[in-house]
Amino acid sequence: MILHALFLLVLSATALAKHVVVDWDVTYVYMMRDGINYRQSIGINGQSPIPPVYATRGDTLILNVHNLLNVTTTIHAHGLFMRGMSYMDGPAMTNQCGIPPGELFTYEYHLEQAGTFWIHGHDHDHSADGLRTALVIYDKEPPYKYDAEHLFTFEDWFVGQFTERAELVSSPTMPYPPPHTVGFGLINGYNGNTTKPIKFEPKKTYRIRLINMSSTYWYYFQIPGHKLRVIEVDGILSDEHIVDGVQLAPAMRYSVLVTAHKSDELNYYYKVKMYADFIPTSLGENPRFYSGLVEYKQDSPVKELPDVDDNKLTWVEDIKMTALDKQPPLPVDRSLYLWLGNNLLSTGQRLDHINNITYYAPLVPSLFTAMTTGDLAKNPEVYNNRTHPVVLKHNEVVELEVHNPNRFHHPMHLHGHAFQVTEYGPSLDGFTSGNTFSPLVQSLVAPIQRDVIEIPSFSYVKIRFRADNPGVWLYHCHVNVHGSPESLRMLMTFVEAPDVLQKTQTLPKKLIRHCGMSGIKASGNAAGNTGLDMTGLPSVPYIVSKSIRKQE
Ligand SMILES: [Cu+2]
Repeated sequence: MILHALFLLVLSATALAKHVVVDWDVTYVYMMRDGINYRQSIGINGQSPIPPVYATRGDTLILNVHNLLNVTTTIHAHGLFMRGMSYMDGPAMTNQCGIPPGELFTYEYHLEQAGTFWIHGHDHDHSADGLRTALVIYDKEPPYKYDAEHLFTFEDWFVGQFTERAELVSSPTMPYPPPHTVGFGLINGYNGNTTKPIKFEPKKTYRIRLINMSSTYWYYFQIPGHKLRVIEVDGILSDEHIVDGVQLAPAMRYSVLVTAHKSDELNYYYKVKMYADFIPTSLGENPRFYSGLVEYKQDSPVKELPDVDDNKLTWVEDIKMTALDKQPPLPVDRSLYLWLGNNLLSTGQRLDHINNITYYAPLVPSLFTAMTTGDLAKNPEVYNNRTHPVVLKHNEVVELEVHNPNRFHHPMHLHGHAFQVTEYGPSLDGFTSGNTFSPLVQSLVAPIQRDVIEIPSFSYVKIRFRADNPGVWLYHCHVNVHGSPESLRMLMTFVEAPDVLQKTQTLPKKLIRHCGMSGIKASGNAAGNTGLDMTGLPSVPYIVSKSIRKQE
């Protein structure tokens, strides 16, 4: 009888899980996204912005990507762990070869997580030119109760294509920091000044999902006159954390609960600020301000509230948050010390680095190297130093202590994992009076987990994760001009349990064929050879002068 009931339960759970099929013809679209400049964007099925994708935990999301661009492209589902399917993660020359023009590739995502994610291009920085949208995965039984949802996506939009900006910042003639062009803000896909009102009904509770899909800008969101209760950070549920406003570095997501007032006699505004600290502050351009109506009743007047200085408001502090699952800090097996910086290289360029290694792509995707080099896959040299490889043992707990002894903040993203945020502190290298840095704060009880963390300037952050997801995973800055292989190259590669990977995963034939079509070898070391023979791999620039750092 019990068995029978169990069988029925399993049957009904399977019956509920469905295949969500999304067809994307990735195309160039010419349009005026910001309401000001007519330019080429990358969209799907002739549309830009790309509509959000909705699914439920347990579903399989089938994303058919037909590349109709004239260069290769790939797709990354940001925040999904891709357990057992590292080859579905997307980054070009790490997890796959780019999908050649005219070709189709089907991404298959088994949705084991619920929360707020996004989908974006991970080749040629197509994300920054519009190939990005929200991915909302509902939970069948969400632990938090609410009456309805609102979704906000934030994007930045520039007059020129991303490649123009990347060339500008990495040009040998550029001083450091390089000049930047300013962007415009897009909210839910359109000019931030033309955003539609969101509706509130008295006493109801709303879950508001916030996603910063920008290539460059930070976003700040608040609804003056309402407290925001943060319950989700990057797809991980937290205990309620009450704030006035939420700040999102590029690639971050939050969900907040907001309970509407008892009366509908007044309407309110939500307020949005976009800002980037490495772009000079200028009136009306950086920061930019946007607002929209929180409409209780159409004819109600808007409650005018005085502007409050940001410093007087409370904002999200992830180190003070606790994870809803109450998982204590993982016991560390291995600590890695990383520092971020910018060096002058022999090409005359000033490029970013992690531990003095500036990332250059290999000739074979690193995952393919890990899958095809047998025992050598455990030797980091097989991936070549240019990819900044670190090989992790299966199930070891890794702590990253990431120092940012620089003027600018970097939002660092780890693929394949959510990591515990356990400590912030001052990184005094390069510190001069007048600069601000993080005080020492630790999370010792149930640290929040997330997949992007902002390393504040002149500060360090400690994060922990268990290497329980065999695969190859990038770790990079999510400001596109910093953290892409086509710009300042602040990336590194974690090769996780290659021995287990080889036994448990198989590369799809189509991906191997796509490499061949682009003249890329799908096996062997970083140069496409056997053993550690790197013949044929072009040399990378050498360091002419290192960024100032007292410990060196
Ligand atoms: Cu950065």
